[in-house]
Amino acid sequence: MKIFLFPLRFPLRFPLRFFAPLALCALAVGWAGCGEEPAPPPPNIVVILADDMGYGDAGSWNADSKIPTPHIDRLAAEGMRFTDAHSPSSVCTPTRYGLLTGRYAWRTRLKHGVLQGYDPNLIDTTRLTLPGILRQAGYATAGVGKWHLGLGDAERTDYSRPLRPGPVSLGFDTYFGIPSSLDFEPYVWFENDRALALPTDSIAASRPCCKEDFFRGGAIAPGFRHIDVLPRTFEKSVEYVMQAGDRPFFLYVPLPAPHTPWLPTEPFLGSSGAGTYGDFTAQVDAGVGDILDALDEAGVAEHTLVVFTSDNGAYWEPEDMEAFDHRANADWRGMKADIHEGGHRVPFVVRWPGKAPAGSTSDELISLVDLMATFAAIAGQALPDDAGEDSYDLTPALRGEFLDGPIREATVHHSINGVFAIRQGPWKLIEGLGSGGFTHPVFVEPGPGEPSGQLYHLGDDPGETNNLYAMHPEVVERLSALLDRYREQGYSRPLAGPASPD
Ligand SMILES: [Ca+2]
Repeated sequence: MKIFLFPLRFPLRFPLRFFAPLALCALAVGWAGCGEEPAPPPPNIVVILADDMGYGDAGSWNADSKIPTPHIDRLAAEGMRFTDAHSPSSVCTPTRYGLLTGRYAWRTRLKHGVLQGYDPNLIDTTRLTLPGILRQAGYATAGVGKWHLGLGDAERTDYSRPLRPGPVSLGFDTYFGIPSSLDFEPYVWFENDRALALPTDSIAASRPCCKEDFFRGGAIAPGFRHIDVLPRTFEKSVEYVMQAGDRPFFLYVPLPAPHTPWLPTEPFLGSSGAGTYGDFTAQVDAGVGDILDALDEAGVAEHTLVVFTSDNGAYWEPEDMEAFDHRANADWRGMKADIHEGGHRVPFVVRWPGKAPAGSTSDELISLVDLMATFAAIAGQALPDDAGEDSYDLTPALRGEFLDGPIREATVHHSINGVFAIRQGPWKLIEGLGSGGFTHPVFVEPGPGEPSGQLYHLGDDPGETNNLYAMHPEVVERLSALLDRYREQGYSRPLAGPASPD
């Protein structure tokens, strides 16, 4: 068959991405077989990550919630809601690491706790990240909000110097946000690799009495106001959506809320029945609505996958429940920072028009580390063995396909104090006694002859009240061995392995 050759100048008038597949097709099968429509471009992807929002805050997961969340509920009505989704850690930094790399953060130098505002970058710059793999697929990549993964490579970040390595060294084309939580100094905005203003002023710590407006004293940039951070994060996100061009885009929006300090702006004061926490969470919901409106207005909603989730459970104590009759972590045991479900079981919803069935619910056991493999698959990118080592592709669940078994072999949880748990099917094994987090007692030494860990059957006992460790030594042994293997081998998903010799 004769192969048609273009004059040299012809392809220059056409984008290479359209020409190249046609040319390859012509070479392979001849021109006659090349009439098919090219595959549609992959969808835009927006990930909104709330900070310390609990499983029981949005009405879709808790009909008794005292907080109005019409926009998150709209996402649930138009998408797929998950009931067994988990943050890989029960605190901020390690969850963000896991989301952006598809790898558990306890494999890094960070074995417990979180980074602070002057800590260096945590993500190895040679590592392929979620924005990195999407950029390889032709996406524009942007982040807006709370970074909290360290900046620079000095022992103490110097905000007068370029903030590298940082988000723009790790796959983001652009980034606008704050370095860490809204309760850690320095209080500054940065854009890409520069502080917008240096933290040359100082601010006293908040009132010692009150959890609700807690922040640490320290350096602050002139004009920086804590209360502006949440609204500005949404404004910049909306701005990005409205100016996005023809390329598919990935927009990562890690919010600073409803983490302390709880600082709802005036229109939201009194808008919930759960105090300033509830009002701040209502403001989070309204901002989600602003982003959804922007997608509608820009005419891209039908071609955009939206995820809304949270980085860990709510910091909501028994006295808060008592005061407001609101269960921010629903009926799950414990709270933020704990190894129990209240620490890491999070709201998670995906709206993927035409793919994820609208108004559906999935009880698939998933982790936020799975976004890497999932979005790589959606963008048509193969995940190399040295990236996303703990990440599973969730697209079969998102498409509502029949599954004859769980997608993940097992899932690892981690508390602020570095306590591990592993979950497989209904079984959850916790290494050690106590919460490992904020709930007392944190650590418990086993008495003579007592079990050294906790084993719960979440199917029969979702509240983790009945420790079956001593009753089921065979389950303890199996899950312990699996957790040890995951720790030792450096990955927990199936790898492709070396290419076959042929
Ligand atoms: Ca958090």
